[in-house]
Amino acid sequence: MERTFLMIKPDGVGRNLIGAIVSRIEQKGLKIVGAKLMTVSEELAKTHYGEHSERPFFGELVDFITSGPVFAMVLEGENVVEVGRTLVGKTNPAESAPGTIRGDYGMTVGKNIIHGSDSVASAEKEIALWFKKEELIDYSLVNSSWVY
Ligand code: ABT
Ligand code: MG
Repeated sequence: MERTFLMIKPDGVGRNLIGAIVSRIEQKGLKIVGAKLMTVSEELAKTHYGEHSERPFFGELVDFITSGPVFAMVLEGENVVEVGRTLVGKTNPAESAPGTIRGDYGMTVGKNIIHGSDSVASAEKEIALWFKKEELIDYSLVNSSWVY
């Protein structure tokens, strides 16, 4: 079964949106196999956003993501990387459709509420970066036969 990494950013946590966002994930039928509230070190932020290190917004991005706690999650499900990105919406919340997390809660690219892995390869890298193996839990959902 595929896995992906989602992270509610400091703006989402600061606006009390953890519960609303987690509800959407559960209602969709995705399984949460890891979750934690945590602060992000500068080193972790720079590694996570390494592909943007040469971009002009890199400094602001690192400052933002380290500015308050984030809520990190690993989700499991069929095609979950793509499904996760669909739930999250487009990078720019102004262009994200209503019904998506960014479309419903966000206004600016720089503070766009939540992160979702953009490919299976990124998901594998990000899960290994953010979670220890023992923090990921193997269990069955009661109603999983209705989901798949
Ligand atoms: P993430 O899920 O945060 O990776 O966003 P997404 O994959 O949708 O978009 P990318 B392109 O990876 O953007 C990473 C972060 O950089 C911010 N950004 C991006 C800017 O501030 N200005 C820009 O012009 C672009 C392209 C948005 C993303 N995060 N935040 N916060
Ligand atoms: Mg990205």
